[in-house]
Amino acid sequence: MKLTIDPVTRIEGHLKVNVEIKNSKIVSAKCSADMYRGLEKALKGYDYLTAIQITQRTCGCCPYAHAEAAALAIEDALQIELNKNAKLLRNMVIGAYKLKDYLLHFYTLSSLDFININSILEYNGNDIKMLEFKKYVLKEISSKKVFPSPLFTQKYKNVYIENSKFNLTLIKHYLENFEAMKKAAEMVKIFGAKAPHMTTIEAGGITTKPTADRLIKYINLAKDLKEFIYNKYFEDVLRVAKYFKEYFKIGKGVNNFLTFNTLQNLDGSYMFVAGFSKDFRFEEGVEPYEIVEYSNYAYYKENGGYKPLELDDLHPVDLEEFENSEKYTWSRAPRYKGHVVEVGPAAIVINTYLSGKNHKLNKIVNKINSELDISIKDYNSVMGRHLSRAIVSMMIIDKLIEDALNVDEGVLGFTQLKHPPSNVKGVGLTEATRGALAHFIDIGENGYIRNYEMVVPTTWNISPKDNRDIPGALESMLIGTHIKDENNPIEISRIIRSTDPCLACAVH
Ligand code: NFE
Repeated sequence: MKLTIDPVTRIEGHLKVNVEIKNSKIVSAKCSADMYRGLEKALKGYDYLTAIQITQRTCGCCPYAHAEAAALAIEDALQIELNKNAKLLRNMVIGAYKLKDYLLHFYTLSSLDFININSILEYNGNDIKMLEFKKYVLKEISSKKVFPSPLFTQKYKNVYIENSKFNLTLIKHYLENFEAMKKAAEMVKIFGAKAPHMTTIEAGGITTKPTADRLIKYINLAKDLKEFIYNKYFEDVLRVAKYFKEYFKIGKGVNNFLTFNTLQNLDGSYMFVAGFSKDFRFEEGVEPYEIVEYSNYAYYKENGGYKPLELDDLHPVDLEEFENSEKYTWSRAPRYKGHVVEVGPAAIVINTYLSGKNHKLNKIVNKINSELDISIKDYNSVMGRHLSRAIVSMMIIDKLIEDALNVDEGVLGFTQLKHPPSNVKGVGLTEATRGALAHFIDIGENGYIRNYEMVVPTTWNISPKDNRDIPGALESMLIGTHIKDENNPIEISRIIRSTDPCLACAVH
């Protein structure tokens, strides 16, 4: 049986997935990104500082990460050191944005793969939001609408949580999550000036002055958010993980994980550790020019693999080749030292755990592992990815509160650049919500951008086959999956969503 999901809903952007199922097993999978924009082309010739604003327009979910990566690339090119407040305040903006994004992913985008929404019809309490929601779901279910399909009706049969008390708790938290995300967005806004697309992150730091009232407001919001993350989000993910324990064995991909540094500590170390692990052996450190992007199966004339900034431009194939060749996506296939890798929160947890450098993370992971009777290897799975986001979120909110308390009140975390640079290159590496993000900048005469390249988390994860015909990370997660009921193949969407794809980012 051949199955096409197009578009995959409840993700960011437009992804098409084709799978072939034989004897209840997925035997082939293709991930296709159907849209191309050309933001890197658009950057050429502009002043180098515009990269921080323009690359944020890649996406509304992770603009903070593009702002940071662009600023880091420029700071690398110009050899600029950030002062103490610059580091802390940047953490406080990007960390809050990450939290909003993790919450969005679990409740809004993924939880409906697990919750039985019909349980709301059994609700007899007096919570106004729950009652309104009950009315809405009832109306949608009885509408018989097929297209556009009603938001909350069930697409698959016999696959959701059967305990209605548990469903009602999840639905209640689903609704409360909007308020939690709003708090995170307000935290972003205090020092980012607006969300999305912050205006205060600049090469040299961050331009908002940390006044006492701003810091107090930030800390109060962060404390409220911590309450939700620890007591609701983490607990919900843990409960879903216990209920669907078989999903620690489903969606296993390649055993290769790549992470970049993120959230700097004042001693120069980072909260999560950069490196590459293969078969659960970790090597610290990253060599960005070991990245090669292949376009053998992408709609570009430049077949083969190229290192960042090696190509001046990419050219789309002619219409005839577009329609008749084996090429199937606009996404190139990045490889690290020749390996397909998975990036994202599970990679952060696995690599940081293996590095042994963050005792708090190892303690949390060990406790969960003994409670669920799993090991670090099981984080390479659908449920491992959800759990990783919750673990990372708990750690981030604690760090944000700590960082806010360490800020020197009234001291600007920004150093003004003196004059435009000429003929320098730089690399900015960070972790976006969906994983390792790299920006490469080549600055020509008088600060004009000669070349720019972004290697983005979802590009790693939804990558097509490479020059050796080796499938990408998500394709590998799908291939080999056993489908319990071919008429209700929910395993496929659960696997796809566990990687939190953003196609707006993947092909930019
Ligand atoms: Ni458009 Fe992005 C991806 C993330 S890159 S959401 O992929 O996270 O900063």
